[in-house]
Amino acid sequence: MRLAFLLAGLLAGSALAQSSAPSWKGQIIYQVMPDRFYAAGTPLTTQNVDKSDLKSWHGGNLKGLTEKLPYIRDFGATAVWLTPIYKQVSGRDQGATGYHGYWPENFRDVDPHFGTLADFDTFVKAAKGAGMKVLLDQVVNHYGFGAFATLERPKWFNNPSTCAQKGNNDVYCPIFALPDLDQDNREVRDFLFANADFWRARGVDGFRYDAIKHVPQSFLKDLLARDRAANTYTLGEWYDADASTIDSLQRLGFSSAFDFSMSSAMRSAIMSGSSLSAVRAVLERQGEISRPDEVALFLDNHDVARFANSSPFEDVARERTKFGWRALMSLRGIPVIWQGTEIAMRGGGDPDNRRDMRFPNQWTPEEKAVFDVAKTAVAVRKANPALNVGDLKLQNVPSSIEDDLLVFVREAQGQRVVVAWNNARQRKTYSLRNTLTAQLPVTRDLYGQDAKLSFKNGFLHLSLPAQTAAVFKLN
Ligand SMILES: [Ca+2]
Repeated sequence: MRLAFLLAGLLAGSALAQSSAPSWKGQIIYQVMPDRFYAAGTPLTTQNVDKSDLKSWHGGNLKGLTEKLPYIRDFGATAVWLTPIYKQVSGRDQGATGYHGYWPENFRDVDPHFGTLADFDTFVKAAKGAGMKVLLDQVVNHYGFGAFATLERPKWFNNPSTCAQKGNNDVYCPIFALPDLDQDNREVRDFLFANADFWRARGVDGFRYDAIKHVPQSFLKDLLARDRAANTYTLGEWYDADASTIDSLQRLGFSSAFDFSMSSAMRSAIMSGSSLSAVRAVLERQGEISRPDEVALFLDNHDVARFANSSPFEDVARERTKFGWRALMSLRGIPVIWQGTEIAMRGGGDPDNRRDMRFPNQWTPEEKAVFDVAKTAVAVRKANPALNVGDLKLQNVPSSIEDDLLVFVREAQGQRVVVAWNNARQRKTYSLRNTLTAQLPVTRDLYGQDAKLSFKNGFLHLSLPAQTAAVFKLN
């Protein structure tokens, strides 16, 4: 009896460990950096606030984010990712402050610049009320510079002068000289597990785990098993991840990881005007990923230069950002949108990529035009299951035109669409031998552009405007 009970317990335990990671297939995530988004109410502190300095605090807060939720929802996003909101160390390092949230002093409190825990609870409640999910950034690798914990509990940290002896500098040595937590220490593991529980209990639906390349996989495996058991979605940030890295992270237990390889390929092909074969090469590797529907797609984020910045000309950058939006919304995976990309905001590397968000009453007509294209692309994706949750099958194109043309078919819930990206600098017509369907009258682009597709006598005929992506329904 006792043995049977024990066995039943063990079986339940192993079923828990093997439970699959929650899926956010079909979601559209909008990323905000609260300090750079919107300020509302009376600030609790103005220490180190200086809007003229990109390395200082700018005063955006949780009240402001809550106030702007209708903007995010009306744009079409279904989830909000907040960069960390922890109480930050108060010092500066190389002139910078902890406005970005990645320099924690206290993992279980909100920095007064952002507001209070009650403000966070209000935000979560408002997001849920608007039918949106909340994805919170979690730091598990380090504390901020000079955090009190380094004095109070020195045994929790890897020693910078001996870390190399542990055999994996990426994991055991500090990044940017930040106090590096030793996750092989039981107390540290329990502390980090409890941090996740703390925020989960406040209603958070998912975690974006920062800098996971720099923490032991044995720790991550246990952390993720707990998240899965609690049905918490997990998104891993492994800088420069490609298909094989994403697959190994999903096997470790993550729901998803960011596809840096697709982001780089889209930047070079679309924004810099190089060959589309870079994008094709990334898509050809999707078969390596266990769960390709979960891959996090992005044009840019707070750690890389703005997508629009890869062209020196603002008008060109805006037009190519429109292409980027239509292209991103045609891909398989979960789109993640960095605040401001919907108006083609510019900015180089950190911190120039973190300029203050600007809202509709501050936009130029040209920015509004980018926004309209982005919003339409998001709406079209959401309205068409083939785009939102479908599989993706690349179609062959002759090598003579593969720099300029990418074609794939997506299908879900009985709907089938053809997606075509044209990277040529002028309007083009293409005729491809193809057996997708026998006959089809002329079909127009779902994004509303002057683009056409037809089938006749075993050929697919496409007429596409310059530098854009178009989507055509086959049924
Ligand atoms: Ca580390």
